[in-house]
Parts: sequence; structure tokens; C-alpha cells
Amino acid sequence: MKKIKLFAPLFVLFLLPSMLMAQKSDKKTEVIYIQTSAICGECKTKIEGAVNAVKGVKKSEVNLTDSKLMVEYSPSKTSPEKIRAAVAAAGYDADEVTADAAAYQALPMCCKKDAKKH
Ligand SMILES: [Cu+2]
Repeated sequence: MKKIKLFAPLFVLFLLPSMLMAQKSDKKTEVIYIQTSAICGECKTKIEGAVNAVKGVKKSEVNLTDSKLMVEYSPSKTSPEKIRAAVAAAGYDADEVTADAAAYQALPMCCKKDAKKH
């Protein structure tokens, strides 16, 4: 009996993570976080709109407290590079990818990088 009691927690400890991982690969989506230069709600709407237009993106959300963009995507249809490129094309920085200059110039004053948080 004592042996079984000892074995049970070990069993859960090793089996549970592998079960969770199996579930994750079943969904066939991945999540990435991208640091953007979003400042306000308008930035959020623009970035999410641009990223959602990328084929293979399931879900995207900009967190305005740290300007981080969460993207859930299908790795067989798109890549982090393509997602970052879409953010840059909308006029915002995406990690090491800098914003497209023309798109950035077209942003309203309140969305420029040196604008105050509002
Ligand atoms: Cu803005």
C-alpha cells in the first residue's frame, strides 16, 4: 500500500505535463508576445485590426499598460515575422522591427512615440 501511495503523486507529476502538452499541440496554435509602441485605444484598435487581417491569426490583443501585443496564431499559416511586419506596416514598432516610416508619419499626433500616455 505504501508503495502505491508514493507512486500516485509521481504518476500525476509526470503524466499531467505531458497530457497538457499533447492538448496544446492538438490546438495547433501558438501564442507570441510582441512589444509594440502603442499608446492609446486608437493604437490598440489599429494594431489589432492590422494583425487580425493577417491570414492565420486567430486572436490578438494589445495590453495598453505595457504596450505588449498578444497574438494567437496558426504556425502552419503565418509566422511571428509576418505578424511583426503587419504591425510595422500599420506604423508601430514590433520588437526589433521598426515602424514603417510613411505609416508612422500618417499616425495622429497622440499616437507618436514621444506623445504622453493618455
Ligand atoms: Cu494612439
